[in-house]
Amino acid sequence: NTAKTQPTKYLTTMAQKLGQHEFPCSRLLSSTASNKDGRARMKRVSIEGNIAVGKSTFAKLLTTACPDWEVVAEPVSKWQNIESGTSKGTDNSPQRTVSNLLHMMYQDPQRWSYTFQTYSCMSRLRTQLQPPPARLLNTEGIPVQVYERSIYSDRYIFALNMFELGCINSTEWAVYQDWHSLLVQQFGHQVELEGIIYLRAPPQVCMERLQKRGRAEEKGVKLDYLDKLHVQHERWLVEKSTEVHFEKLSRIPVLHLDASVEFQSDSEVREQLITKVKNFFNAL
Ligand code: UDP
Ligand code: D5M
Ligand code: MG
Repeated sequence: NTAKTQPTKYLTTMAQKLGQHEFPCSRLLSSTASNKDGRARMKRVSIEGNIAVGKSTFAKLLTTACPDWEVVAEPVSKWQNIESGTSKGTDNSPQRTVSNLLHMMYQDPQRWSYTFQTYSCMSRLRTQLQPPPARLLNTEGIPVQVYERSIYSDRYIFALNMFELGCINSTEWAVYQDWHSLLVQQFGHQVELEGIIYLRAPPQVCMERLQKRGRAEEKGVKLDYLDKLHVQHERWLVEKSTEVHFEKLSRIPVLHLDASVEFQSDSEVREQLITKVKNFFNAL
């Protein structure tokens, strides 16, 4: 009955209960190579979670465990290196200037948050729209793409948080939401998610990992900011109280993984998490 009345809850619970048994990656078998519209069949999931919770680390572990899966990383280096040809050099030829939008956003959020959101969402979408590598399409089963974050966390975690903090004003927020909805309507089906993996850890753990990683732009990030992002994740993915504007997104199965335990260096914990992910995929 729960399956009929609350399909998302049912799938999520079922996937979590399946944690005991391991299916190999190749269990994602498909009988048809493409969808009705001719596009290659693909399962896409995103890994969501607070800054430095361990998404990139976990994504790498997944590809080691399942070489047939492709990880689409967050285009952070694009945000750190925006090329523009603004000034003239001594020989009158245009000089290329490189700006670091991630740094600018953390230095002056009031000025740069909206600009950052336009670029982070656009560059993420462009990266995720790239055709998958041929080896992925030649696999026996349904190919799997794992996105590090999504155009949904751009909006329902970061942009929303910036708006609530007053770093994006109400006009910018209205404009943002308008073009974001248009992008999702036009391109959303090409990057549509089947599920979300939520790596969950207390903000204090994320703070320790952030400091360990030592990314220069994030030096000034305070625990309070990670607290706020944590609350946004909980509202969106656990309490489901965030108002979302896309029907399928509100029904998407979410796998909650406890990332507060050290999984990078502990092989047992790592294996347990990977098994849960494989089982989640197979239940999708
Ligand atoms: N890390 C760790 N233990 C873990 C997972 C991650 O010490 O179990 C470290 C990792 O080596 C890195 C930092 O935490 O220095 C942040 O991880 P990552 O860049 O994967 O986080 P993301 O921002 O992508 O979520
Ligand atoms: O995320 C990479 C870095 O980029 C981290 O400092 C958070 C920031 N980030 C990512 N997406 C956004 C959006 N949409 N707005 C603001 N800041 C963002 P990491 O979690 O370290 O992989
Ligand atoms: Mg990362």
